[in-house]
Amino acid sequence: MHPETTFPNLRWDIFCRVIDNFGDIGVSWRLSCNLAQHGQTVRLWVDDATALNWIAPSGMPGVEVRPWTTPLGLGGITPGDMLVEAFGCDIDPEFIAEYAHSIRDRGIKCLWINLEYLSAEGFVQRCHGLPSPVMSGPGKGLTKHFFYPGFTAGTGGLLREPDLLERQAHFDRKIWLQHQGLNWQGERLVSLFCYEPAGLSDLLDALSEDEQATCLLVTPGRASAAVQAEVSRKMSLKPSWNKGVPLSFFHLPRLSQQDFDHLLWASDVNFVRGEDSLARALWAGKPLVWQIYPQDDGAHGPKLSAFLDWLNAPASLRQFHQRWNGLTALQQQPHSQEFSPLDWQTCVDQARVRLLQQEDLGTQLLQFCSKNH
Ligand code: TRH
Repeated sequence: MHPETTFPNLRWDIFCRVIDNFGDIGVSWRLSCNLAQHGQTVRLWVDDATALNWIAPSGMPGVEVRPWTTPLGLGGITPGDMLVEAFGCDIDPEFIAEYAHSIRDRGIKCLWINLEYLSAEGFVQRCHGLPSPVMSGPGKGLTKHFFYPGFTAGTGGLLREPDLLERQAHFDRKIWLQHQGLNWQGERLVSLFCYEPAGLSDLLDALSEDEQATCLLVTPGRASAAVQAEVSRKMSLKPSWNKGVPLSFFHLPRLSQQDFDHLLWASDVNFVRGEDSLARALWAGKPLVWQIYPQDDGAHGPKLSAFLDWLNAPASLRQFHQRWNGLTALQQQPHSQEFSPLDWQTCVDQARVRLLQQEDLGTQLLQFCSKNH
């Protein structure tokens, strides 16, 4: 750990409710670790910590995970200096009352952050940092602040550990792959972390017909189930499918968050989903395809377009995303013409350079606190 800047040691209470999938806990855990790397003391309250068994099997010094039960049951715990509600989760009135009491007693300012979802849409710059006075309940009179992660200056940035570049520089993919039990023969490596993408069938066909051999590194759970179902379907329709073996599959176990990063660094192309893995794929710096978390009201369409605009994605990458996410008719174009990762490298390289010029989210949060404390 090599903290770049020193901030006063503050005590943080971060609240996370696991709604679905692993993004809520994944981001909250990464933020907690990041703050601990900056010398902060963090209590992470989470209603379902199951995923931390594999995301963070070794824990992290400076981060204490506490069960967010109902009722909360403070049991003599004094709230810390900073309060973070991840993704607009509602913190128990009991805790807010204690927090309000404690900061008034200590004569310190309220720093209550609402950490929002990641988006490249224009509203992020407008809303980042805005205050939101609390008008009722035990927190009446306090002020929350919206904190928006983002890709541009004027947003909260992306989480990036102080030692990320150093770790990447020392990473040896051959050794890492060996540790995973993969006897890599130089095939193109494509990682797959997804839900049930509309374009999966076409991707598998494209890879199975490609001159270049590919090994698909499939993450467990929904991605693995989707691949298995699709491969069985193809084999039952056409037993000779993929018989020349240009496409092989390696089904991974659940990896720690650190090893998930390694997977992205080891691969030549990364298929990611949700929020945290997208940010990590950008840091990995390889051609990437994002399956955005689908929303019932269709809000994911404009959100995806905003991201592709920011990325300066070439037309083939845009088309691939539309189809991968089921946002265009699959019949429009043969998929094999679109899967052209070599054409997608430059925009990712340039995006990574832009991101590295910005302050990371943890540092920005600490600066925000120092300014307002
Ligand atoms: O799991 P997700 O689809 O989470 C989503 C998104 O966050 C979305 O924005 C949110 O609204 C929805 O959940 C409810 O994808 P995401 O965000 O990439 O989170 C996955 C986390 O799991 C990430 O921190 C990486 C981690 N992970 C591992 O640590 N090991 C693994 O083996 C795998 C596959 C993932």
